[in-house]
Amino acid sequence: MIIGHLSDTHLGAYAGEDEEREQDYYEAFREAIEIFAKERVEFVIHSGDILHSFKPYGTAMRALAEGVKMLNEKGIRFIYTLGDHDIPKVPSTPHPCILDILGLANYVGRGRPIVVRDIIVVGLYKHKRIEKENLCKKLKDIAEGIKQIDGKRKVLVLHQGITELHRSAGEISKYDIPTDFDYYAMGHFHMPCEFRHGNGLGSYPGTTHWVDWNDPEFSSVNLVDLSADEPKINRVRLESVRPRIERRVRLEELGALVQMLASPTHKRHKRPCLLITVEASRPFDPKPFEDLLSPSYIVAIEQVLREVGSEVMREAPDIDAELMRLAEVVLGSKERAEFALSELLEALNSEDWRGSVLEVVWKVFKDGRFK
Ligand SMILES: [Mn+2]
Repeated sequence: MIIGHLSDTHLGAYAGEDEEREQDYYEAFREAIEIFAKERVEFVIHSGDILHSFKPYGTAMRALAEGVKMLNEKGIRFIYTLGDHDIPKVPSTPHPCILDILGLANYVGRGRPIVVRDIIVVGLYKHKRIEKENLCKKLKDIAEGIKQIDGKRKVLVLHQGITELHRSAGEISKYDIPTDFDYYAMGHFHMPCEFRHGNGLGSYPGTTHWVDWNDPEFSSVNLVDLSADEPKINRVRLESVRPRIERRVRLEELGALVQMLASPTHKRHKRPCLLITVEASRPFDPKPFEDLLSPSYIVAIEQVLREVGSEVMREAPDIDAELMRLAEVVLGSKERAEFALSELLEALNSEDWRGSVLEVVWKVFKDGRFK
């Protein structure tokens, strides 16, 4: 009894920006689908961030439809929830839900369980941090609800970060998740990881193709064997993922590095992405270097100006981490910063915030936590 599990496919990433890289996400998704078809899994679970944008271009929807069609032809159901990237910012039908409306796949993000091949599958769509209370209530209701249904195995599908695994990127604690399940099919974290929960096992398979440079270089999908008492996860690596190379040099060394890299010693299945960060005392024209490298690489040269001392940012900073750092500076300790940004902020986000904040502050005072 093997099920397929994948997550964070981000179909449509780089659409309209880089045609070559856009294909990477479709190819990785297709490779995953082919693995599941070859292994004749009972069904496939996608834990959200199916699409990169909630306003996708047609090609992203086409790649999704073709994958789901290929599975249906093998008698394999595609069961999914929605991630933050899939959910429109205005009240509207999320694009992946069209598959459910057409009867081609099953959306389980509304908390209503379905039984497929004797396995109960239920899930929730991505809830924001401020919706945590609502999310926890729905999770409790789900746990209550499935007690009424007979099924050999139970699977919960969520697109949420767990704070025990990643402090700043999580919305809920492991302890908010009921322990009534055999397998927790998670999405959201791009770094693959597994965790024990109750008598079951949880897993984030990670992306099927890295989205930014912080994501792991390699990707895989899960084949989850639910036949024994304990689920067993077999991670299958995706071969189509584009290789990448990252280097940091001073401007004086750039010429030599480019010379060396321009004649690669072995051929790869795809042009690797190459990111060179160059420390320079004043801005320079990277064009000649890029021209030498671009036959063999998708190249980006970033400049860091040494004298100015300010780094040219290549992507958005980690807001949560920066907020925590600043809070620590202002409040003078890590404990206080954590108290302010998790407990106090959470209380402020609740409906009856005056009451909640008073309660939190009074408890801290009584416990003498900050003396
Ligand atoms: Mn994602």
